[in-house]
Amino acid sequence: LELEAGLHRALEQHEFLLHYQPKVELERGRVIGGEALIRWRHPVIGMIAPGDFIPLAEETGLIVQIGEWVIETACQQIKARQTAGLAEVSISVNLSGRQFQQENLVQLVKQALAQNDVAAQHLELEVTESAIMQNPERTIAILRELKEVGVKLSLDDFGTGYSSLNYLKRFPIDTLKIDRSFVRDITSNPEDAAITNAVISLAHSLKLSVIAEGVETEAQLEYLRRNQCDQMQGFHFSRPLPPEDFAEMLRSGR
Ligand code: G
Ligand code: G
Ligand code: NA
Ligand code: MN
Repeated sequence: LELEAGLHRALEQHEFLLHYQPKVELERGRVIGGEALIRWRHPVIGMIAPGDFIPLAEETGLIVQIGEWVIETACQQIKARQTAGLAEVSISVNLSGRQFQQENLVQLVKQALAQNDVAAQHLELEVTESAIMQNPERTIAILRELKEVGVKLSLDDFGTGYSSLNYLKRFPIDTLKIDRSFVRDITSNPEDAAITNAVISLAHSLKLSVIAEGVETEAQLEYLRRNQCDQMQGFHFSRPLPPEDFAEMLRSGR
């Protein structure tokens, strides 16, 4: 109950912030985007990771308001970087299944883009298979509308949900994100390597791009590069960064 009251206060008192984890294209090693990841700067406890409050926010429905704040803030910060003349990258935002139950998700995405004068292609939305499968018909219909707005869509944590390939072909997505549980032992576990290669082939056959998350070592990076993975994200390249540090990374071009 205390945590729930805390979440309400956090929204009112502006205690949330976004960090950005760079996404790197494997061919040349350039930063081509970033994933926005929410943090809660609690006045007493200090920094709280999303894993410790997003589940409660989903249960209580507060994720709808928090998610609105995330989308608006991500768009404001995209605009701020463009105004500062930094390399244009696409920024992804995570959506919970619960946010597809709200009435006006498409409208609020459109509004956040318009109010900040941000082109839709610079915003990407990450959705998990599990979130889609909470209500597949409704969610797929909304994803189609979002696609029409022009935002990019990616399927997060791919391989850990329970949707069938029959559903996959109906998701109007641009990118598959290989879950980090497959990437972790990619160089030592033949099954994980086989699954990862199969996902890369599947993505490319469906004309989707593919990104591996949780890349922590040079050996994993080399494996993914050899096997034609398009992009990577992970501690090997960078942890999620405060906006200023992410901007600095774009400025210095590394
Ligand atoms: O940054 P960290 O590894 O602690 O993130 C943990 C989880 O929280 C991840 O699954 C991530 O997708 C989720 N998460 C981070 N930011 C957001 C957000 O803004 N909205 C939602 N719904 N989930 C988020
Ligand atoms: O669930 P989601 O795919 O949104 O996960 C994003 C989370 O993954 C973030 O909380 C981020 O901190 C974490 N993460 C990012 N890179 C790595 C990594 O290389 N290793 C591990 N273990 N976690 C990572
Ligand atoms: Na994500
Ligand atoms: Mn993921």
